[in-house]
Amino acid sequence: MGDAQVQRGPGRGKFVTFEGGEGAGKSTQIKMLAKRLEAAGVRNVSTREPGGSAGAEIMRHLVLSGIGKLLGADAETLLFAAARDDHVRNVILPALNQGSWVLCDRFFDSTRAYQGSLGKVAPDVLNAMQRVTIGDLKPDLTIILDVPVEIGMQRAAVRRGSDAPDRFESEDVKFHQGLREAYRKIAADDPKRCVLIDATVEPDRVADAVWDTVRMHLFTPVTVGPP
Ligand code: Z5A
Repeated sequence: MGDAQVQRGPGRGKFVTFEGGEGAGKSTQIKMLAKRLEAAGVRNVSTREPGGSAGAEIMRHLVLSGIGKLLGADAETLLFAAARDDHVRNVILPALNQGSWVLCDRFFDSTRAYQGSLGKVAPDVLNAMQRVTIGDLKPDLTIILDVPVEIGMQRAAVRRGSDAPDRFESEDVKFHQGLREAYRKIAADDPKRCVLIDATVEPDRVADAVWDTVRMHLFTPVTVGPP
């Protein structure tokens, strides 16, 4: 994040991240939440990782091509970290500091789940990269969409159509099962920040659960004083 500063206080926007395994429905839910926030008068920006800024989109192309896998788990983690550094500095922090909410499709929990739990990258390496790339920027709320692996993989395959699977879509069922467990552990370890939502039901019902969660965690209650 370089010299970029995390501002605190009432003028700062809220930072909401969406996490989950393949085909969990993150992009679908971010679009639906963005519309609801707009209707409620809350300015918001949607973004994604890897990517979200010009430099990070170049890194996205690299990591999803599979080159990171060839280099090994530590090096692949560095590629994600480089992308995050650019994204935080150029997109996330400026938006939050201008009072806009940021809805981000994946963030550092993806690194913890994919590279940490599954890639076996050591915690001290992950912590060091986290310190450099995001400093003390933490999501105000992380929504983890939970679906059984078979459902997620099937949804992703339908959406992909005849395109070739990318670096992570090519992993086997055991990998995706491990991923689901990693996310459940992340949710259990940080219950104040993370909320696990059942994403097997139809999109509108998932969106209602997301909206209830956002209102409960992030909307300041309006105190109505005595007349
Ligand atoms: N990665 C990493 O390893 N380390 C990191 O630090 C970071 C990322 C940041 C990025 O892939 C990959 O990078 C990701 C982790 C890794 N690996 N994978 N796989 P990506 O950005 O290309 O893809 P993704 O983030 O995994 O998204 P996704 O799983 O492909 O999709 P989604 O956003 O969760 O789902 P969707 O696009 O909203 O929905 C998928 C389909 O299901 C679509 O046709 C929908 O219409 C349908 N859908 C959605 N919701 C429902 C419900 N409720 N019912 C039925 N059908 C639904």
